[in-house]
Amino acid sequence: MDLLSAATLFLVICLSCLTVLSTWRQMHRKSQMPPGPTPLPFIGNLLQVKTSDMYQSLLKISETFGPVFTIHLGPRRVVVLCGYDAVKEALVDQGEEFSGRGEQATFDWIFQGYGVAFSNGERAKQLRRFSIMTLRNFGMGRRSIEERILEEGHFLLEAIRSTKGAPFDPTYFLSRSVSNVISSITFGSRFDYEDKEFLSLLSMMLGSFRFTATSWGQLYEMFSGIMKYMPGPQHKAFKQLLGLEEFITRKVKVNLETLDPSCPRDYIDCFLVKMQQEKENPNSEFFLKNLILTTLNLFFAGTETVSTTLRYGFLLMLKHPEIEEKVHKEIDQVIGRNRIPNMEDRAQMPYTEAVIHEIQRFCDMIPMGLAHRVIKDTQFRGYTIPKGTEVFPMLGTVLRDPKYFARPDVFDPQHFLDENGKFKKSDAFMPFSIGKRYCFGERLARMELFLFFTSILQRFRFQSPVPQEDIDISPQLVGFATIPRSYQLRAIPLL
Ligand code: D3G
Repeated sequence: MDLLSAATLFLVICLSCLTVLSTWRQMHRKSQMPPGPTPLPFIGNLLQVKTSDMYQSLLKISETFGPVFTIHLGPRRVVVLCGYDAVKEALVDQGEEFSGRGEQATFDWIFQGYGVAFSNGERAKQLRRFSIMTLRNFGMGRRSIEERILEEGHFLLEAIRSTKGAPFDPTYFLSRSVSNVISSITFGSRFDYEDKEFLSLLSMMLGSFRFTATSWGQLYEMFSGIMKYMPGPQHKAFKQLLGLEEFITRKVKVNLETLDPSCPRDYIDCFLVKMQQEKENPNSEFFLKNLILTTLNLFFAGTETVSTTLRYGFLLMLKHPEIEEKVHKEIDQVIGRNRIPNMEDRAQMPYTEAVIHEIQRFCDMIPMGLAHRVIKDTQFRGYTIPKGTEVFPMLGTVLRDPKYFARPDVFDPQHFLDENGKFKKSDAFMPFSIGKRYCFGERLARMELFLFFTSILQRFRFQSPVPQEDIDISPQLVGFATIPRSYQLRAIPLL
């Protein structure tokens, strides 16, 4: 045997050994992961799920494999957590290990790991800290957040009054008002309700949010790697996200040209000042791309989630006029008709508080949560989850955990009331998620829900143009988001 042949033989033997070793190690690691259906190469467990109802598909699989299991969504290996106990143990008790962010393929197309919501590590930490502090400062500044909401509520009531009791689709009525609250924080001003650019921004948010709930949107979650290069409705969502980014880029330019560092007007100004302060720091996360994409996070999340929740809530009131009636009664007793509601009223309004909680529980805005990721090899319930593995905290299974809610699938404010009619908290109420990555807009969102909801019901009662029994409160789409069916309502002024 000549030297070349010997060397080749040696190399082949070495490579074979390495392959066997690495396969064995991979299998061994896999055996320590939570159990789950056997995946096929590349498509993973595609044959075991329905992209039109990923949430239910995963729930079904948990019936076989238990509340903690492993699934392969195409090439993505994901650990799925179902029910209060599993989600709380992971996101709270082992919060640090589970604090990484997983993918949201549609949004990642534009965010690419930048911005506060879809980033990881030091970037997420710095941007989150800064955003929380800045939002808080705006709350305490010259104009409190409560004042901003109430001012916008006034415009909303006027807009509803102008419908003169005729049926209308409430989608844009609600999204314009909700969006104006976050706009006044991020951009320093509200939009006029007839502003064409504003309406186009709202339609871009509605459209891309809706896409993530569609069957195609969920298929894209599995195969974004190739689907981003193939034709299909994902490109419409990309175009909408791009339109939003371009708008914010223009806003940032204007702010930069007119900046007075001693007098920041909005979130963008605060970020620009921070960029200046940190310009010597090579590790700073305060640069233009993070500014634009964090502002897009706040603007988008601050618009779409609250306005969809209110829209779903009003549909639930049409379906349950007896519940709406009790809210009217409580408003009359506690606030009356002669002054506008404020946040101090909430403590005196257990029934309304229970109704709003039940709306959030029932409408289950983000049923599979935002994907997390373990940031190191993690021991969890006797399994080993390798560093970098994605984790789905199934918030919908917590909001409907039968151990915490007597009739999980029924809309019933009693879920949040005790036998004396006092408000009753529930640990399993986590529409904003929990742990290190919980939604830091929670306080703002809950203020908006309370103030918009009570302001409207103080002035109007709702009437459905279709018979009550024909109102379908089941969602139209369930994917990343839950989207209610479209409907019309009449708003009748109260005397
Ligand atoms: C969507 C797009 C950009 N940034 C955030 C979101 C989003 C939707 C729902 C949530 O974030 C959860 N707060």
